[in-house]
Amino acid sequence: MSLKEKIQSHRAVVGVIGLGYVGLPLAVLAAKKGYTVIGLARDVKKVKELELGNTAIDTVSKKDLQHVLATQKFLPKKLEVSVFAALDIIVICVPTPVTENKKPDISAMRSVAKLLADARIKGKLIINESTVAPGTTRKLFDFEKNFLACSPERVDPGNRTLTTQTIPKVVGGINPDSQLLARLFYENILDAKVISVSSPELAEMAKMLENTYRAVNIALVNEFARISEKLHLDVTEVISAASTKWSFQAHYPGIGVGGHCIPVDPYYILELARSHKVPMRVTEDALFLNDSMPNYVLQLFLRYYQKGMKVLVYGLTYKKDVADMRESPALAFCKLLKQKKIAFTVYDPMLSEINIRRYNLEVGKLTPVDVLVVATDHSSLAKDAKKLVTSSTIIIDGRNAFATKIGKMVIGIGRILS
Ligand code: SAJ
Repeated sequence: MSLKEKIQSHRAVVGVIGLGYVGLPLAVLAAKKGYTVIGLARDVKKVKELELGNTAIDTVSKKDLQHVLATQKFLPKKLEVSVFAALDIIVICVPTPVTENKKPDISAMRSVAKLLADARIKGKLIINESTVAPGTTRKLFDFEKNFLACSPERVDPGNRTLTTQTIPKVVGGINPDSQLLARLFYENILDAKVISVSSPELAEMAKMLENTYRAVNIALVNEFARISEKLHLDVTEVISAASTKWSFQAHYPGIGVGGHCIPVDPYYILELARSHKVPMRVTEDALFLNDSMPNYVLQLFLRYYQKGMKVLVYGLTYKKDVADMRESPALAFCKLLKQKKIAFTVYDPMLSEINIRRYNLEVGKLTPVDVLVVATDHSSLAKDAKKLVTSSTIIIDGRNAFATKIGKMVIGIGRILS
């Protein structure tokens, strides 16, 4: 049976390398659609937890996971060379972070490429979903006598409506056969549109643009928030007025830009541009400005803080209703407070107390405070604020979460409610 027939009949055996926010939902989805999926991870503990039906990935339901395990459609295994022979399709979903000094780190990709090279695979379809600079997929994974495509992940952690199954998928193969096979695979597991593009490089570049677009537009509103403050204009009212224009896509100012995508991915195209001596000042300045937002909020805080005040930082994770800490601006803000030797506690309903302590932070309680800093606008904020805020509490609202004044006054990003 040809690979095409195996894919069409759902007899193809799929290997998903990397079982995090991207890989696990994809693996469980493909298994639910009838493929036999080998979930591959380096971390044996994670493999064992998955075998028991346990995961912290909130976009995978325990029920789905247990079902695909019980039907043996999803088999978690340790990532090693010997597993590849039995696979027909290999989907790569490993992290591609940046280093401390914002350099792309594709070490996880490189080690997968080495394993695949050592396995001397033939006739397989390799699909890279990890976010990389244009040219990386072909450079690392173009093994002779195999098929290869790039289809960048578009997971939005915590989003229960836009899911792996429903988000349109861009697919770029190195040749027509690779394109056809990769497209066929996604058409058999997704409800969403599958968009063919002319090459893996095109797909990689589209991903760079879509996430850099978001970083730059967030930086733009952060910049407008700063000047709005000086002009005593409420930037949230400015944004809602501008949103009445058909071509304006609203973004919102805040304490910073976190997550594994938006503050990270643009550095991949920046690095490539530098190697080609092509300046990308708009992107560079936008990333710098977003990175400066925790300090901007600190300066707002210092204007109102007095020694001895009881301070609580609400929220530590990188965005609303998500437990993920990667590149969290809230954590960056807490580190700045600690550098100033200001006493404070932290409360985040998405994190256990142990998890908060892991960052050498003191766990806060929902009792009245003198200064409340909103660093992450979790849905439970309004309810919890009732226990934190008194008539004399000053709120530093790092996410413009409060639409109306509470406490003594609300100092937002580009807005003051007093
Ligand atoms: N943020 C702002 N202002 C905004 C939007 C976001 O400050 O207007 C901050 C958030 O608080 C967070 C960071 O930026 O700290 C990133 O927020 P995000 O909503 O972009 O969330 P992510 O990182 O989960 O981004 C994902 C991305 N998905 C992928 O890269 C596959 C991104 O492409 C999506 O555009 C984004 O979800 C989305 O649209 O929600």
